[in-house]
Amino acid sequence: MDSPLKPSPSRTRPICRPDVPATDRRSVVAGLGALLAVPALPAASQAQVAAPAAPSAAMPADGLPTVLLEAKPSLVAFAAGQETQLWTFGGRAPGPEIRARRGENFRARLVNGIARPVSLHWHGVRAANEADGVTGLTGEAVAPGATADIRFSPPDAGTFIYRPLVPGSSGELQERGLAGVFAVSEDSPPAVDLDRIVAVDDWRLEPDGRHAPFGEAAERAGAGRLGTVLTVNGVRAPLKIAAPPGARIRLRLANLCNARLMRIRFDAIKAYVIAVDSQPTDTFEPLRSTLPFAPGSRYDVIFDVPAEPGATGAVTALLGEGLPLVQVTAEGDPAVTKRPVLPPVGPLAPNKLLPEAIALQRAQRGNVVIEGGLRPSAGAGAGWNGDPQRIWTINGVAGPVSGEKFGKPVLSVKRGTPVVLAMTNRTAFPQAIHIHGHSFRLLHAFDDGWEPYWLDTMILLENQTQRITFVADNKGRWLIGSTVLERLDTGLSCWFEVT
Ligand SMILES: [Cu+2]
Repeated sequence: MDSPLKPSPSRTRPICRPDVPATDRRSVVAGLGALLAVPALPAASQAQVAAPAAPSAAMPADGLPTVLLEAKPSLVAFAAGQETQLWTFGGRAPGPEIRARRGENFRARLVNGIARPVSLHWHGVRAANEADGVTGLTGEAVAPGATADIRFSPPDAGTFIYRPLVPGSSGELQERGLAGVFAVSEDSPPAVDLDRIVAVDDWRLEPDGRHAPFGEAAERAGAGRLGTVLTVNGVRAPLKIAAPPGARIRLRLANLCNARLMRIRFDAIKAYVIAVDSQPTDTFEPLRSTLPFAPGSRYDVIFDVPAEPGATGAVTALLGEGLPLVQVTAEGDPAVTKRPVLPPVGPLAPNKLLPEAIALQRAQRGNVVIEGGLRPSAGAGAGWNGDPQRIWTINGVAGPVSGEKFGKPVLSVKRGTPVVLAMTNRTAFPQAIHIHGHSFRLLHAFDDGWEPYWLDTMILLENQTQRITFVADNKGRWLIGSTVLERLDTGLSCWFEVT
């Protein structure tokens, strides 16, 4: 990463709620769908054709906050005249917004109503290993027709993603709609007038709305499945937010795309980043108002709506000539007529569970070398040998695909050990890499400092090596994998062990 991050509601029990209130859904109908490069189609609201979900499993009555996530086929129209057969959690994609409280026990009941095995991975959550949902590594997938309860207590506050992680089919499961955002509130959340999840996703559709074919080798060996339709919270972008002048808004931006690595820019709003990949950071305004936004990445930002009625601002994806993801309009009576003036935006309380320092001199070191995929020219490093199942490797070995066992770990360390991993990208593409169960620091070139934020998902440019460090403080078997899911499914994963 080219050092792109430069420093400078009332709490509720976990609940499920629709991702877009009905009023917003209507207001988004006249979206800017035609701006996307590929097929220019009229925008339309999300029509839910499938019958409403009837929980097929009785909900437990023991008082533990429980969310029902029923994977099932659902017909959705992203545009008039188009119908897309999705697999959804509960009838919509993304699945329900799940809100929970830090440190409180939480349960998800997964009911698998589709014909494929499904798991639930809680992306970014440093929970116990058995809740991590990596099929074949931390547990087994839930078979079609079966039900499973996943319980954990989220140790950190922040914005997370939930989705299946089944090597070999993760890409198709997520692309068909099985993903959502999990928001865990801080012990003392910052005062805001509006706290909104912004789940960005793209879909690769044929002109009639059907999914483009899955599993094509060129897609898997190339940039991954780049969508033709861009949505926010399940509706064509942009998400429109009308808020009182001067209102303070927290956006929880999450990239749910299978493969789309983009940059986002804040236009006419002064956005402060308060958390990166869920973890609090020194509040900063992004350099040139832009942030890199890889699949699996999250940012929590806070800004004040412009004070002049009618003024607008936007969060724009820098794709083509720029695609607005969120449009904010100042409307109605100024926010200060309803509440006291708020203090300037400040940092969240630091996460005391993360170390202030890491003893690099006693770190156990490992290498993660990524190779494979399409090569622009022959002979440029170890490439792809043509096996459509095994396109990518780490340290020369393809990770498991469809039902295979995981091989040896790249590193095995005792709990509490500082770790430094040298991550090298010897492919012709930027790589988005995710470390499970841990948040890490990006080290400076000579290990003489680190970037002032924590990550769990990083971007490695072509021919780049970056060293990361963390304390391996979470016992178990943890995946290191691509968040470009077509690559994860064709070998781009490995794992490390904390004993
Ligand atoms: Cu993850």
